Amino acid sequence: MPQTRHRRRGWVLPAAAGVASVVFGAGIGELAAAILAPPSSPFVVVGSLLIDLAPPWAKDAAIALFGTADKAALLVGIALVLIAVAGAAGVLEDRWPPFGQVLIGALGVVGVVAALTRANATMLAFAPPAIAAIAGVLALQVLVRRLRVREGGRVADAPGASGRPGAATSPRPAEGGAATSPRPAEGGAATSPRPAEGGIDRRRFLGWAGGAAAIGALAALGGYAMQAGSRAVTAIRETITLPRPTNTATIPAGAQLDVDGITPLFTPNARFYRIDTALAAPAVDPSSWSLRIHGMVEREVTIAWEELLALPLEESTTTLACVSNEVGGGLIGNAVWLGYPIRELLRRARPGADADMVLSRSVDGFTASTPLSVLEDDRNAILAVGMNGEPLPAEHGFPVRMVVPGLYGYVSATKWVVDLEVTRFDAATAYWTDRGWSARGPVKLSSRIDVPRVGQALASGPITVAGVAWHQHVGISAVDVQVDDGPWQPAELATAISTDTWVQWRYEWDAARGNHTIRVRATGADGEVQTSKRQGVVPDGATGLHERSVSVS
Ligand SMILES: Nc1nc2c(c(=O)[nH]1)N[C@H]1C(S)=C(S)[C@@H](COP(=O)(O)O)O[C@H]1N2
Ligand SMILES: [Mo]
Repeated sequence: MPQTRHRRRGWVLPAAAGVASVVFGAGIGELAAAILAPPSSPFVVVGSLLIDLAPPWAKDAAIALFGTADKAALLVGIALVLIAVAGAAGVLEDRWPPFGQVLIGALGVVGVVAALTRANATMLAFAPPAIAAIAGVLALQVLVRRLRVREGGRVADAPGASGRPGAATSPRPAEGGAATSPRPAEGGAATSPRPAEGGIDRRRFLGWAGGAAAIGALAALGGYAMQAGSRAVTAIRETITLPRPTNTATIPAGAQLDVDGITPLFTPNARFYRIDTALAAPAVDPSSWSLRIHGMVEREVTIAWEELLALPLEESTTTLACVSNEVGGGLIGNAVWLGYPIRELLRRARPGADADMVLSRSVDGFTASTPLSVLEDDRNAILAVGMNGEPLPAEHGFPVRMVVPGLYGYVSATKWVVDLEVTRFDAATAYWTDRGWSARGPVKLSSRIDVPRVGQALASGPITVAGVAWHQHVGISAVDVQVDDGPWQPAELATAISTDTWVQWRYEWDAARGNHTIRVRATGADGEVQTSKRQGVVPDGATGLHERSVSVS
């Protein structure tokens, strides 16, 4: 009877299977975090969730007990709890499958919730803990099955193995090699206090479990090592004090409308969309950073970090948008940038008369093609070092990136920039141009509805409709709103910071009961009216009007 066999197998080996599986999964999860979403290390996110949830007395007690080592103590505590739960999962899986897998899955759910509730959560934040749980469940399946492999390579008829056609009866060919090798005195069984152990090949099982745990440990170490560079650069970044700007970006009164739920005028760095081809943000040490301007120039110019910081730096406010932003999408943000005009550096290099493009290159090989004329005119096209009063965050290009008002990011906003080659559009192509996108990417006139939000409960009567509109370096002269098929009605415009930034708008709607569609349309300062013609994001940005369906009761 299976029951008897279980009792004889005891709980030590199943618990070891659980612990090895969880070590394996956790290690893979840490590696996945290092690659995919560095702020989402499963350990760290669960730790910070616990810190958030802990009542004040627990925090005080922890600090009293462990002092400044309180965070290390927390991580050790999490590890101990994890080991205990892992052992339990192994025993559960051995006796009542698949409850061990369910338990590990539940750990994964805790990890995912913790990751997604962090303030710095990225879009991939859910992935590392999810991957950890999947790896842990798979390892547990394999290891618990090993517990049923008797000496001689046969699977015992235990609950987990029965019901799997073939598994219970077929000899395991994979064990062939080992089976023919001499078995030194059946070591595992001989040292076991209960040589019978249900006939498990104990030594072989421990090999598998130890192997899984070792792979997990190596993966975790690998992830840790991968982040060594970024940890060092993060530490350097924290010591930097940016110089004062020669000007201060001025925000006119009336730029921010007082509407609940409207996009804030400035996007906090942690909320700023991030788009790039880098799996992990490149770690660039500013002391080794330099930018080279070359190509069709009279004189090559190279500038190092200290030299750049010594130049008169200016603050400017620019709304950055991604060409992949769908109508109504969120791949757009506004920040105060601190930097030095690229125009001035180009003046030193003296581009040749035939040149019409600057190919900027990032340390990781990404390139963007920016019209030379845009970098030479009087707009705030800058080599930026600061974003909203801080050094650039690593994901936004630390230490130096480009910001160019009026162009989509893919043709202008090179992060971790190290090289500007003055060239021609017919002589060189950039990263996304080689992948089917347009070589030039001026931002298209567009507008978005932020409130009412999707699914918001609305009562008939006055309802505020509000959002943002933008046409960088052209400006917005009007925004109109249409409800259902009614007439276009002018919205109130907030005061624009400059033509380079988005502008908020608001429309007071006297809503009747029923289902309605609200539509928004912007007009540029040059008289262009936003087109209703729908176009996808490829090859040079989406067009069409943003609309929102609401139901009013
Ligand atoms: N090095 C590098 N810079 C890059 C990119 C990239 O993939 N690599 N993507 C560009 C694109 S497509 C956009 S929209 C902006 C986004 O900048 P953000 O991530 O700071 O919002 O960066 C641009 N700069
Ligand atoms: Mo982009």
